[in-house]
Amino acid sequence: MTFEEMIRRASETNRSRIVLALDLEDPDPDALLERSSRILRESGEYVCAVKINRQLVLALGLRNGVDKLVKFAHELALPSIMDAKLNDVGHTNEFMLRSYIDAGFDAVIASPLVGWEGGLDSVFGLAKSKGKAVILLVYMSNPGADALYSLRTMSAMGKPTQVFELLAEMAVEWKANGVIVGATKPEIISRVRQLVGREMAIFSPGVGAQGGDARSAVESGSDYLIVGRSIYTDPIPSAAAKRYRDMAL
Ligand code: BMP
Repeated sequence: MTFEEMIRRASETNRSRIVLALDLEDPDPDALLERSSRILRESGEYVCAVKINRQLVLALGLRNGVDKLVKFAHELALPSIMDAKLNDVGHTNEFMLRSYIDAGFDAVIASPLVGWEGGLDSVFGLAKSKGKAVILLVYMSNPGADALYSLRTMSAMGKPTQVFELLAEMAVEWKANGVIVGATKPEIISRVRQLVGREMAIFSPGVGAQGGDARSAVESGSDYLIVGRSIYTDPIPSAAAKRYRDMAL
């Protein structure tokens, strides 16, 4: 099953648009794996995917660490996204992606700022050959993101445009499987939706802890909301996951 089929199916079954960002920290790797697994087990029925970031990869490693969580997510019928933000030259990107695929991931996040040739060409090539998905950063959720992503520039055709609009067009041209636009920027979500069309999935992080509003992100065109701290720091993470699930129905 492709990533797109897996997330759509999990989203329908659990009636959820929530991607759980498991960014827990703990100096003890065993305790970290245990806590991460527990949150995933308890919240699994309220989410449609799990996203893993460097907090777990650096602390647990991929083999015999993060791969166990990916396997557990699959047992819960949830796809897993590696938030690698791939942004290097081709051979390094390709090495990283191969390692994540070997650990069982279904999708990877990459930055289009590195460009196609000798940048993301190898990422898309490897991902497609292995049936994996690539999700591109189009507009980040943090306040400082405006400086670059909103920059006014010219398209190759000499038309005035903004950097994020070019990135959204690249995502279409490169046949990305999804784009990331911060939930903190509902008006940007609407504009990206116009540019990428109905079929491309929009993932929006920044709900809750970063101030983004679940409802307005969905109303602006987001398909999936990425939520981390507002779920896993809650005294009852499953209740928080259910709350965000219900907010974004
Ligand atoms: P939180 O809900 O705790 O703010 O976490 C958001 C998650 O989404 C983090 O894993 C972060 O790396 C990721 N993210 C983000 O916050 N903004 C972006 O623009 C892109 C991201 O991947």
